[in-house]
Amino acid sequence: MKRIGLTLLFSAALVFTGCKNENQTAADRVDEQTNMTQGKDDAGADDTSMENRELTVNIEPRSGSNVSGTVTFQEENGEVTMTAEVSGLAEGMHAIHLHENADCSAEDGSSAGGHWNPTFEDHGEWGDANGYHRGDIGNFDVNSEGKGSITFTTDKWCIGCEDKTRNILNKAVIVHDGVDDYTSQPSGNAGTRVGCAEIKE
Ligand SMILES: [Cu+2]
Ligand SMILES: [Zn+2]
Repeated sequence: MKRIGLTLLFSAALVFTGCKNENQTAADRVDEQTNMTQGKDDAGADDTSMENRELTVNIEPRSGSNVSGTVTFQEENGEVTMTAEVSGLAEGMHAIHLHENADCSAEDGSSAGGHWNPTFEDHGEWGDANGYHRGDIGNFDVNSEGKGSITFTTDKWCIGCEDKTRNILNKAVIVHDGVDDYTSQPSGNAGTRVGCAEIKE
């Protein structure tokens, strides 16, 4: 009898703890939602709060590569400057783009989708009068030690603004094994995706 009584008590305690945890989680969710809503309100009320934003994301290896690195985005006075520092690449030119999904989960980087193209233009060299994707950053050079970097500044991007044709949040940076020929559709024939970074805060 005593043993049964203890077991019942223990079970009751478990149930109680379970409920308590559930309640805490729900409360946490409410807190998060409140914070997110407040953040949005602030942004809408004061546009200057969107300026001078900075974000650094890590490049992860894909397709069996040894690629690593960082990409920093800085927004100032209506322009975003991207600085990418990459290592573990073969010597020579490599393509780098923004792709449409902040999802690097696939081993070959395919989950990042196609080039980010919010203005529905053809693939091309940045600034081409015939059109280009807003993710068509271009190519950068890698030295004999496998290291390369690129700095790119544009007023066609923003970090977290309301304009969907400019907002780079929730996109991905993809580094390719090959070179962007700026001509082939839809992605410049840049080859295997060897590095990927999700642009998330
Ligand atoms: Cu690409
Ligand atoms: Zn493109």
